[in-house]
Amino acid sequence: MGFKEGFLWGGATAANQYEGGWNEGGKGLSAADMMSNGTHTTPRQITRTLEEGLYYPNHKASDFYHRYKEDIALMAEMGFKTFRMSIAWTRIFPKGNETEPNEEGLKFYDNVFDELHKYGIEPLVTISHYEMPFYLTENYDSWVSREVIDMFVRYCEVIFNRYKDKVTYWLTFNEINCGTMPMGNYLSLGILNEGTRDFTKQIDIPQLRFQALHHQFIASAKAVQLGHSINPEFKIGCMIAYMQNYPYTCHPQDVLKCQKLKEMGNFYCGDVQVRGEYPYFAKRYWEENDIHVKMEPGDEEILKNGTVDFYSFSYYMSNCVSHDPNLEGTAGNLMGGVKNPYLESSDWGWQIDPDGLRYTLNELYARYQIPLMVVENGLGAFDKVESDGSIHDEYRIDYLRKHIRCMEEAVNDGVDLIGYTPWGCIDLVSASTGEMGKRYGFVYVDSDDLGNGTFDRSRKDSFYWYKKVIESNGKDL
Ligand code: BGP
Repeated sequence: MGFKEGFLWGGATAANQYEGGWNEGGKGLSAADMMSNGTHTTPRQITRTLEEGLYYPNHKASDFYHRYKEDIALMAEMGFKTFRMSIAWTRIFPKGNETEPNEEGLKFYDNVFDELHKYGIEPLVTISHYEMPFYLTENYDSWVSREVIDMFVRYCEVIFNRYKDKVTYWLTFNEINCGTMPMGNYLSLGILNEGTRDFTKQIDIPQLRFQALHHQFIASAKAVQLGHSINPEFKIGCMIAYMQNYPYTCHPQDVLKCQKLKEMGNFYCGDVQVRGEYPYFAKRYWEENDIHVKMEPGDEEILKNGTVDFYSFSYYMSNCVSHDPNLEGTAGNLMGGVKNPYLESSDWGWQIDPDGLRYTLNELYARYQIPLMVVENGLGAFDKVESDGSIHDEYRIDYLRKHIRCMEEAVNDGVDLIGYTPWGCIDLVSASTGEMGKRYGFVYVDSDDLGNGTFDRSRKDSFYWYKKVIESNGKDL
């Protein structure tokens, strides 16, 4: 029992939060490059032009662009079997709509993949991770326009052909289900709504979001089909932000509300991508929210023929759901939710729930019966560098240890789990707040929230711990 032979242990990152080099090597501007920093408690801002005096954390990020060799050597030292990263669309197609790619961008990822293979590390590549060419955001309203599908498919065609012998594992869209929520506008959909730069006050138009999401589904399904035709060995997955929710009480209205929330939040996208069709509950939701998803003839068939090979997801926390509006927001994080009295929270109000991961893995496997991968998990925390340079992050080890134990329980329950890539294995910029101080890594990056620092890397205590975990295939925790 326990993790099977060949289990894919590793770590996860995303180009926009990690790579830096935002205007180097012919790279175009992405929507993520237009997000200025936030703080521990205030969200980030999206600007239409780069403004003097504002700091844009994704521009420098962790400087992987210049330090990939050093970083990959550190991953190899920990014994990584896989490394989840994303390709920046804007390095390959700077505006997103060109027909010919940028060779310098392609070469950069060739170098990265070659470096990984030097150490026997399998790349796991997210094709689109919160990164939209800004030109498409401005001129096409991003995924709202159906034309963007062909541009994305062209991008996939180029990278699939170029890397067909270097990459086997692909994910189409990171946390695609964010599009079912207002925060999807600026994060996963790349839509810049008119009105205000503060995304908490953006005008949300569900019609646009759900139409954009439909286009992403079609783009994802076409990419899956295309990928398999280019290399039948490709394994292409979906990626869902899995928010586990529990009814706050056994009041039937809490239970029902929780069920409905999970349907739209967690299952809507996964069902389309795994089963190849919209779930039965979509229709009523559309009707009640005045959403009219425009589909073209042939779309149903495209969805049916482009189902994914495996299901991947991020898991950080769980929340409670109550029909009592007075309890909403008591969880104390930027995403809302009700406080669970049995759980502790991170400094950012994310409720820590390892058992919830076992529950989630069982729930997902029962529903889909395809291999699962946990491609994000971890504790965002402040780290303290001691005078001798050491970093004692026992809290992070504790979080990961408990989650790995629960994953193993799920494997013993019979779930087909194939890999685990904790988030931000080397410190990087936070997606929700833009802070550098919200750290997830086994490796510390010397940079503060405003990009001041040497960007030097150092090993935290968790680095040595994770190395043991991988060496023992999850036994030595
Ligand atoms: C997920 C995203 C990642 C990552 C992570 C942690 O939602 O896919 O990009 O950032 O969350 O979130 P944060 O950076 O806000 O702590």
